[in-house]
Amino acid sequence: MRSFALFAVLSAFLSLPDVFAVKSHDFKTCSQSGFCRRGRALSARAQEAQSSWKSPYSIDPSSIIFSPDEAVVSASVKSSLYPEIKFGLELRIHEDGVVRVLMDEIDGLRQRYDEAAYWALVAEPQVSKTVSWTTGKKDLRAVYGDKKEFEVVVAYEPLRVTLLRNGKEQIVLNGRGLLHMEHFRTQTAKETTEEVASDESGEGQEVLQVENVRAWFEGENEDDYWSETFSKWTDSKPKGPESLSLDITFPNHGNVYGIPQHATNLSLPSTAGESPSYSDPFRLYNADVFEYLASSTMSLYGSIPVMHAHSADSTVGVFHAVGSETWIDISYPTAKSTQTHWISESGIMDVFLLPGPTPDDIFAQYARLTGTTALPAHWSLGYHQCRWNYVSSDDVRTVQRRFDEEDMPVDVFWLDIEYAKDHKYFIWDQKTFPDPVEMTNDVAANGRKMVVIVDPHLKRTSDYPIYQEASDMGILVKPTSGEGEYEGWCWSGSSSWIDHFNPASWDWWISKFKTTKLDKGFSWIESTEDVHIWNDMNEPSIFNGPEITMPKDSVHYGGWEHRDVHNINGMLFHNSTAAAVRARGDIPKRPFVLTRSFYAGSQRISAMWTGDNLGTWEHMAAGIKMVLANNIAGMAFAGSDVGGFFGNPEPEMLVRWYQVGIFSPFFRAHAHIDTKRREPFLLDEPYKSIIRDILRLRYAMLPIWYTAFRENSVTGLPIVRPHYVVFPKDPAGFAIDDQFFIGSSGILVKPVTEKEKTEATVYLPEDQVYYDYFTQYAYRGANKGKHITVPAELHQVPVFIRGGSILPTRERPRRSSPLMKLDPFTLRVALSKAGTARGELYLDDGVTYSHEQGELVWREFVAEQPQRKTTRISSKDLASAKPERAVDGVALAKYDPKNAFAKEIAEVRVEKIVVLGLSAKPSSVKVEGGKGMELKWEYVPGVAASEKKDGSASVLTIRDPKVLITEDWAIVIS
Ligand code: NBV
Repeated sequence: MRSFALFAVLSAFLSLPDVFAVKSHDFKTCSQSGFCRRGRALSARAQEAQSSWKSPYSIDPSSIIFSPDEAVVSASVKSSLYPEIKFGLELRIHEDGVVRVLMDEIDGLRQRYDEAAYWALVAEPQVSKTVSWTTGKKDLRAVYGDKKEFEVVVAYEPLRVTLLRNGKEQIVLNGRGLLHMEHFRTQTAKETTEEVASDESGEGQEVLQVENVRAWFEGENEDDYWSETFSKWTDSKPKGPESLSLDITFPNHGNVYGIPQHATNLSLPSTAGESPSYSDPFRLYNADVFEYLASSTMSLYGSIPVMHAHSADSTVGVFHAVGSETWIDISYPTAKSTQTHWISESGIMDVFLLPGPTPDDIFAQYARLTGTTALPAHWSLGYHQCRWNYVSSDDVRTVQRRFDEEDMPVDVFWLDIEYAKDHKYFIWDQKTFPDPVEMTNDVAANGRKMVVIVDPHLKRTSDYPIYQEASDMGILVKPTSGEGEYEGWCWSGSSSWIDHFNPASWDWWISKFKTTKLDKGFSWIESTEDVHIWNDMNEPSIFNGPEITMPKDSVHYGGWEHRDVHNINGMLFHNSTAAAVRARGDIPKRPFVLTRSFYAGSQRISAMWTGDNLGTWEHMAAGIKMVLANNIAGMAFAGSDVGGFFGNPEPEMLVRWYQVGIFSPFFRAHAHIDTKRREPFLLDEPYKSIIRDILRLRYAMLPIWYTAFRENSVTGLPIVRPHYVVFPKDPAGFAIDDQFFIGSSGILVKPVTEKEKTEATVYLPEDQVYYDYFTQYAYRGANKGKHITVPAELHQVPVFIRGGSILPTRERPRRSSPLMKLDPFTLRVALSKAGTARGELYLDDGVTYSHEQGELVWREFVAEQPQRKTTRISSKDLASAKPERAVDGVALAKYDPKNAFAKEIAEVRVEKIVVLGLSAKPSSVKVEGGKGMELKWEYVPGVAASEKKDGSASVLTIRDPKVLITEDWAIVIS
C-alpha cells in the first residue's frame, strides 16, 4: 500500500506513462532491512541524546605497536559495553598520503569478510617509510606531506580518527560516535535485567548499568539478529548480526559526490530532511531494478563505495572497501559541512582516506588504489547498434546494409539473448543463426565488430556443456547448506551460477572462449576474434530470488556467504570474461566487455552502461548525471541506452538522445524487445539527416575521445568532467551536472534534455572566450561566472571550445572507424584571450598492446605569440618528451618516433587548420623553415579572442598546410 502511494506521488512528479512502474515493493527500504534499521536507530538515539553520551569504543594506549619501520601502527580497541570482546585497529599511511584505517574483531567467534580490498585494489599500496608517529597521553599523531601540511590524529577515548590539512579538519571518523562493529555472538536467551538486579554483591548494579547502555546503544531487542524475512523470503543469517556502522564527517566540505550507482543529482542530496531530500539512505546493493526511477536513492546494478567531499578550499575522498550491502545517510548540518553515516551488513572496516587536496589529486590517489581504465580498443569508441534482438544473421546483414546505404557510420552490431538456443549462451540458435562465423566475417569485412551477450545464469541441463562442465568441476555457487548447487530462475529457466570466487573457474572460463577446438571440453569454435562480449544480469539477477537476486545465505568459495561478496560478484564475472576475450588469439588483443554490474576496480577492464532506463526526458537527463558520477568514481567508460530501453521515443526525443549519446564515453543505442524498431535509418527527414550528422560528429571527434581515454588510462582523470572537477574553486559550479567537459580537450557540452527547446542556458565559469563549435560565435565569460543563452534548435547541440584549446578531428565521413586510419586531420585552434592555445593527440593501432612497446604517436600542439602580431602554431613529439607518461603501467624508458605504428601513418597529413580569434588579418602564413612559400589561406574578420565582447569570431582557415601529423613543424602567422 505504502509503496503504491509512493509510486503514485513519484510518477505524478515524473509524469511517467502508467505502463512504467518501478516495483519498489520488490526492494527493501532501510526500515525493511534489519541492520540498516539498527544503524539508523542508533543514529536517531545519538542525535536525541546530543552530547550526553559518548562512543563506547576506545584504544588501549599500552597496546600500540609500530612495525619496525613505523609504517604501520596497530592497537587494540575495546568497547566499554563488551569489555571481553577484542577489536584490532590498524593504520597505514601510503606514500601518496592516503591513510588506510582497518578494524576487525580479533579472535571472534567467526571471521568477518576481509577480501573486498583484495578484489578492488590494483596492487598492494606502498606504505610510506618516512612518516613518524608520536604517541601522546590522549592521542597518537603523524604529521606528513611535502610541507608537513597533513596530520592524522587518532584519539584514544572515544576512538576517533581525524585527517587534517593545514590544521583544518578534513575527514573525521567516529566524530559522532556512531561506530559500531557488531561482534559475533551465539544465540542465547538474554539474561533479564531483573535477574541481574537481584544480585546482592553490588556488581549487579554495575552490570545493570552496562546492560542499560547496551540496550540504549544496540536497541532494546535483538532486531532481526538471527533471521530476517522480507516478503516471502527468509534469510537464515547463520552468522547472526555482524553489521558495521561508521560515521564519516567532512566538517569543512559542503558538497559530496560519488557512491554510484544511483539515479540522482551529481551533488548528492540529503537523506535527512534538508531540502532537497530523500527519505531513505543511498543504498549500495547491486540490483536489477525493473523500470527504475529517474530520481531515487534506490540501489542499481553496480556499487562503488567511493565519495568525494568538496569545497572551494579542498577536495577529499573516502573509499570503503566493503562488498556487502551498504546504506549511506547524508546530511548537511550547515551549507559548509557534511555528515555521512555508512551502514554495512558485514565485513571488516577498511576505509581509505584520500587527502586530495584537489580533485585531480583524488583521481590520482584513487587510481593508485584501484587502477585506471586500460586503453580500450579504438573501435569501441565508435557507435554501437544494439537491440533486443536482431533476430537472425540475415537481420544483422540487412541492418548493416541499411547503415551503409544511408551513409551512417557504425562500428559494432550487438546480439542480445535470443541468439542463444534456449538461452544457453555460446550455443547459437541454428534456425535463426545458421552461419554465425560468416555473419561475423561479413560485419568484419567493413572493419566492424560484433558484441554478443553471455549472461551468468547457466541452464541446468546435461545437454548444455557449460553447465555440465561447471557442475562436474564443482565450481557453482552453493545453497545455504553449503552442499550441492544453488538453483534459481532466470531467462534460461532453472539455472545455476558459476562461482567466480573459486580460482578453479578462472582458466576454465578462459578456455570456453577459445575459437579453436580444445582437447577436452567445450570451446566457442562458432565464433571469431571479432566477437566481443556483453555481460548482463551479473548482479546477479535472479527472477525468483529475494530482491531479484541471490539469497544472502548462499555459499561461495572459502565458505563466504553471498552477503559478504554480493557487490563484488558482478565484477568477478566480467573480469573473468575480459581475461578470456583477451586470451583468445595468438596475439593478445584489447578485449571489449560491457558489464551491467560493477564494483570498485571494474574500471580496469570493462565498460558499463546504466541499465534499463526509460524512454523519458527525465531518464535522458538522469543518464548524464549517472555517467558523470561513474566517471568521478573511476568507472569512466560509461554510457546509457540511447533512446531509452523501455518505450518508443518520438523522433524529437530520439534526436536529443543521440546528442547525449555522442558525448558519452560509451555510445550505444539499445531497445527492449517490445519496442518498435528505431535504427536511425528508419526515421523520416529531417530527423534522419540530423542523426547522420550527429553520428558523423562523434566519428570526427574520435581523436579527441581517444586522447581523453589515454589520459584517463594514465592519470585516472575522468573522460567526462563535471564543473567542480575543472573549476574546483568556483562554488557556482559545484551542483552543475547537466553540462560537462570532455577530457582535457577544452570541449564543453550542454546537451538538451527537454522537449521542444530552441534555446539553452549555459554557464561559463571564467573570464575566457568560449567559441560555439559549429558557428564559431565567441562568447566571453566573466570572472565570477556568467550564464549565456544560446540557440538550440533540434539540429543544434550546444558545444563550445574553451579558448586556449587545440582540437584534432578527422572530418571525412567513413562507414566505420578503422577505415579512418589514414585519414587526414583538421586542427581547430581556439585562441585564448591571451592569444595562446594548446592541445594533444594520441594515436596507436587501437587493437593490440603494441603501444606498450612504444608503438604510438603522442603529439602536442601549441599556439603562442612570440611577438606582437605573430602567432606561431607548432606540433611537437610529446612521447619523446615524456616517454614515462605515454602509456599506463609501462614506463617507456625511451621512445622512438620512427616506431612501426608511426611509420604506418607517416603520410597522414594535416589537411586544414582553423584559427579562431586572431586579432587581425594576417599578411603572411608560412611553414617555418619552409621554402618561404605562402600557404593557401582565407580570413573572415570578426571578434578577436582578446576582445571583451561577444560576436562571430574571426576565422583564419589554412588549407593543406603541407605538414604531417607525425612530424615536428611550425606555422607562422604574421
Ligand atoms: O537481455 C535482455 C535485456 C537486455 O536487453 C537489457 O539491456 C538488460 O539490461 N536484459 C536486461 C534482461 C531483461 C530486461 C527486461
